[in-house]
Amino acid sequence: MERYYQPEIETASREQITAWQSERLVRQVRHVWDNVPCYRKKMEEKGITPDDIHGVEDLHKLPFVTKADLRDQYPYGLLAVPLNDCVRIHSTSGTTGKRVVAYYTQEDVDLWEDCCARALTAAGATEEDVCQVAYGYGLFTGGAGLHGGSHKVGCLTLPMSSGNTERQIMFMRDLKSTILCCTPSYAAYLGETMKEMGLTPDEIPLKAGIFGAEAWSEEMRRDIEKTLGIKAYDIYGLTELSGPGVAFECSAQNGMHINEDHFIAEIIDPETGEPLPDGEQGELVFTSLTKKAFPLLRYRTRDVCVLNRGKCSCGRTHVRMAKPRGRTDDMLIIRGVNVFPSQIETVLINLGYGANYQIIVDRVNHTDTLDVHVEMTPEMFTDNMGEIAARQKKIVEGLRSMLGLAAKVTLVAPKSIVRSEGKAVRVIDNRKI
Ligand code: DLL
Repeated sequence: MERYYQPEIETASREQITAWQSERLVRQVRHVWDNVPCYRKKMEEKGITPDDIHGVEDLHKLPFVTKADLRDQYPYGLLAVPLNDCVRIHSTSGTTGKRVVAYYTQEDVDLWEDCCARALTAAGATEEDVCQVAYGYGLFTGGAGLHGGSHKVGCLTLPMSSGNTERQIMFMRDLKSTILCCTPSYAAYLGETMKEMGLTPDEIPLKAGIFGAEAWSEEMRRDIEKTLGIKAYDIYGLTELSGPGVAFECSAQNGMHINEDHFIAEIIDPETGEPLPDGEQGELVFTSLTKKAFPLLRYRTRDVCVLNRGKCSCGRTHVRMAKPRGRTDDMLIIRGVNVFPSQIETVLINLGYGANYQIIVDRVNHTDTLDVHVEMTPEMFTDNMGEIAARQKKIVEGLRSMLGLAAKVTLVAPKSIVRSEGKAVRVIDNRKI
C-alpha cells in the first residue's frame, strides 16, 4: 500500500494548488503578524498589513527574509508559538558566524516527516523495504528527517548515522538494506569501499538511494548508480524550512517536485530581488505555508536554480526544481568569470575521474589562480610522467572549454584526498584570508 503517494494532493490541478496556497498564505501572514514582532516590523516598513495579502498574487508585496535576519534573531526571535508548544530543535551546519536554530511543534515534525515519506515513496519505498539511514543524526536534519519518513512509510529502519563505513557495508549486506539514505559524496565513498572489500553490486540487495544535502552532478549520479547497482534519487531541503523533503525526485528523475501544499517557490534575480519567469535561472526563494513554530516568508535560500512547470511523466503536478547549480555564495568569481564547482565536477567525471577533487583558489600578484587537484582512479594510477602530463593537459583543455579559464591541474594518487561522511568540502579559497 502506498500510503504516502497522495494523488489527490500530488496530482491536483494548478487551480487547486493555487487555491490551497492562497488560503494558507493568508493564514500564515496573519500568524506571523500576530506573533513575531520582527515580521510585523518588516511588513510595516514596506507599508503593508495582513489585509493587503489576499492570495499568492500578493506574495511579491511581502518582504524577504535572509540568513542575516535569522542570525540577528538568534535564538528565539522568530518563534511564532509559545516555546512550550515546541518539541524539537535542529540547527544548520554553518561554519561561520552564529548557527541558525529552527524549532518545531509536534505538528511541524509530523508534516516534515510526511514530506520525507513522500520522497521515499516516490523512490519506490514500501513497508517491504529495509531503509538504511546514513545521514548524520543530531542537530543536522538529514538523519532525523529521513528516519521519520522511513517510519511513516513502514520500512524497517536502520538508524546508522554517518561514518563507520565498513560496518555500514556489513549491515547493508547482512540486514539486506534495500534503500540507502546519505549524502551523494558518502554514497560514492561507500561504493568505493565496497569495491575495495571485493564486493560487487549484485552482492548487496540495495535498489535505490536517496541522496541530497549537497550539490551533485548528473555525471556523479551515473557513477553512483553504476558502482552501487541502484537508482539514485535526489532530495532537497534546508534546515530553515524543516529539513530534507522540501522537494524530491520521482521515477522520471528529471527535476525534484516541490511539495507545493507546504511551500511556495519563487525564482528571483539575486541582484535586484525581482521575480523571474519560470525557466530562468536565479535564486530560489521559499515561503512555508504550514509550519507553525518557525514559519518563513520569502526566505532567500541562496541556491541557484531553475523551475519547471512542464508536465511530468509520473503524473505529479507539483512544480519541479532542477538540481541546484550551487549557491550564490559558493559561486567563485575567478578573474571575473563566474565558476560553479559543479561545472568543474562535470568536466572531471566526463573524463572518467571520480568526484574526489579539490579546487584551490588564490591570488598571486593581484591575479586569481585556479588549481584543481584530481585523484586518479586505481585503474588509471601510474608513475609514468608522460602519461600523467597528457592526462593533466586533457583536463586543462576540458576546463578551458567549459569555463573559458586556464587552470593548473595536478593529478594525485588514489585515496589522497580526504573522504567525507557528510557534506563534502571541495573548495579552498585562500583569497579570503
Ligand atoms: O542539507 C537538509 C537535507 C538533508 C537535504 C538531507 C537533503 C538531504 P542544511 O544543512 O540546512 O539542510 O543545508 C541546506 O544544502 O540550501 C542547499 O544549498 C544544499 N542542498 C540540500 N539539498 C541539496 C540537493 C540540509 N539535493 C543547503 N542538491 C541548501 C544541492 C542541496 N544542494
